Amino acid sequence: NNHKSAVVWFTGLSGSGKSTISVELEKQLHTMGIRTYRLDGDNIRHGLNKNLGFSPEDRKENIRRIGEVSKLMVEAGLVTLSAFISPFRQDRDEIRNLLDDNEFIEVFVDASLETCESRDPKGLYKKVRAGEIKEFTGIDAPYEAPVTPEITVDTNKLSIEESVRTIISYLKTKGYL
Ligand code: GGZ
Repeated sequence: NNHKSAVVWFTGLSGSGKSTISVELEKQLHTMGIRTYRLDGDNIRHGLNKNLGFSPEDRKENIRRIGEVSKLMVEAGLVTLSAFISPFRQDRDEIRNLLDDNEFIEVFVDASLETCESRDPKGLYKKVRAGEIKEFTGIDAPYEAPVTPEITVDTNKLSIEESVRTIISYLKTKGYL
């Protein structure tokens, strides 16, 4: 189908809903005949970036490499969905600068720490509170929220479906779809 390729870049805390929303968004795009590729921790941190941990330096390098891969995917003509905490504003801005104008669509998946911790889908917050994980984003490692993201979805309030609808209508309004 006819579309303009771009990266939809999801940023937010662990448990904010980045992966879930990107999976549902991808399903919707497929029903519209749009070719996509989804990047997340499961296919990146176990492969390309398996030598990286969660120190500030490693997170920076994680995001830098993902930015480069995202650029390749966009060059291949795909709508690329990248879902990583990406806690540092500067690292995200560098990817924006790496890409051509309008190829970087930053989606702030906004959920309070309380919301994320109450969801705790992988039991990680529980481990953090038990002292088993250090340097956890939002607890004892920083998260820098975007200042002017293209899209914010407040998942404290919105359902997954509502968040996906918000993103699809942005993509339609701006002529990506
Ligand atoms: C944050 C961590 C940590 C620490 C393991 N801090 O909810 P999840 O499990 O599936 O998503 C989190 C994922 C974060 O990886 P990213 O590549 O997105 O992070 S970054 O962009 O900051 O490089 C979480 C899990 O890995 N995880 N330890 N200390 N999240």
